[in-house]
Amino acid sequence: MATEINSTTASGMRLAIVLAGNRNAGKSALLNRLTGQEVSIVSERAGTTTDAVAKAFELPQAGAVCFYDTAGLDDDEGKLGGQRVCATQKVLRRADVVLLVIGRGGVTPEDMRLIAKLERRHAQFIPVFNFCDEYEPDEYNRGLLKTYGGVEVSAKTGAGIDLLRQKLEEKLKLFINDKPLIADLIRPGETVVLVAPVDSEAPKGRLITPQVQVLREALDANAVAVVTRDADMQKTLGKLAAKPALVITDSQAVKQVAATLPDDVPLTTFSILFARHKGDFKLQLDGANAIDQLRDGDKILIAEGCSHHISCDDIGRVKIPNILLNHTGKKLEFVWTSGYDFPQELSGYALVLLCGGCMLNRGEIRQRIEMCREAGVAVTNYGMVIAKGVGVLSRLKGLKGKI
Ligand SMILES: Nc1nc2c(ncn2[C@@H]2O[C@H](COP(=O)(O)OP(=O)(O)OP(=O)(O)O)[C@@H](O)[C@H]2O)c(=O)[nH]1
Ligand code: SF4
Ligand SMILES: [Mg+2]
Repeated sequence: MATEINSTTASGMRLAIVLAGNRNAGKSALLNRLTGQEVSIVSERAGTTTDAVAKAFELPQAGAVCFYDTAGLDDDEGKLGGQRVCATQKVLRRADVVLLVIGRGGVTPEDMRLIAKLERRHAQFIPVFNFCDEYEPDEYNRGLLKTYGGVEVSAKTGAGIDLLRQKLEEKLKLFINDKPLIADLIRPGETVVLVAPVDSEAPKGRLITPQVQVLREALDANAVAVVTRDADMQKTLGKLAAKPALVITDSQAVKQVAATLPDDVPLTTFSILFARHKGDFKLQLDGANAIDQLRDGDKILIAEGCSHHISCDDIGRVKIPNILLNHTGKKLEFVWTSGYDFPQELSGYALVLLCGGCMLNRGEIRQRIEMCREAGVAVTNYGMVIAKGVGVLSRLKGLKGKI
């Protein structure tokens, strides 16, 4: 089934709502009801949705979101069924909010397992007791409905859908503006300087996604944003009437920028801003410092958010390993994953390194970090490792105070 993303908001910036549950629970019917469109095929045959279906959508309060319809969690039809369940689990990882759709018979063992996992990872979810036009929950299910703040709906008649929309918007509101990129680091009227290397690795004719997103947020915060090449930074600073409130550089240029920027001008990197915005900053900072404890033979996972970015490819495949090898002087083993692939089993790794994650949504990054926390594995990101490797980690804004 085709995946549809039809709006200009980057998928990495959309809040993700994943509809999951057993086959025939009414996930696809509910998606169609919530969006008012025939997005997903609905049928009485169990196992109709085989691949995840994505639908970009605008909600009145939460704004740009993406709904994902998934294959049933109870798909036991041979090897393919198992693969479909794995694919659903993968999509679930990126959820900011999960709508756990419960069918006619009430909550199933698969539903309970998912609830336990979501609770363990501090994920947001709403149990949606579908088929309220046909089915009356028994005492046990009524108890669960109450405990987990569920909603009774009918995807068929539309009963309860307004209440579900309201609850969903409330959950999504938890994520809006809770962790800005820079809005809390600058005041209206202040100037921020963005340092963007323009070299052979920079994409022709455009700024990269993190730069665009930071620019947009600076403008939304009524700040003045100035973009300069690294080679022109001094000249640019000299032309400003006052010192900038913040300089944000590409990680690749952080060493040179830190060396020339006056100490009283706050400095950070795009990567660090994204680490703050999308995940647990403190944990990632501890992860960066855990590099000092690496030993010979340690295995390091480098998780790249996409596979097509030439400059990031070079960072993840060449620069980061070199920084770690030089910094530690140890014999380290590196393993790479790309896109939404991420191992379920992390216990064999001494360290997990996440890229800036500009193409991944917050839910995905948060879940990856939670998985590392659960497995007791140190986790950090490219920008922090680069800053640590070149000895400027403690110089960067965002490390002290407003975290
Ligand atoms: N009466 C009633 N029927 C419903 C309701 N929701 C869905 N159905 C019917 O239940 C059947 C399954 O609905 P789907 O939306 O295809 O279920 P699904 O969870 O997407 O199923 P899979 O794609 O197979 O995993 C269809 O025949 C729907 O018309 C509801 O609230 N009430
Ligand atoms: S590898 Fe990561 S940081 Fe680089 S472009 Fe892809 S998602 Fe963004
Ligand atoms: Mg379906």
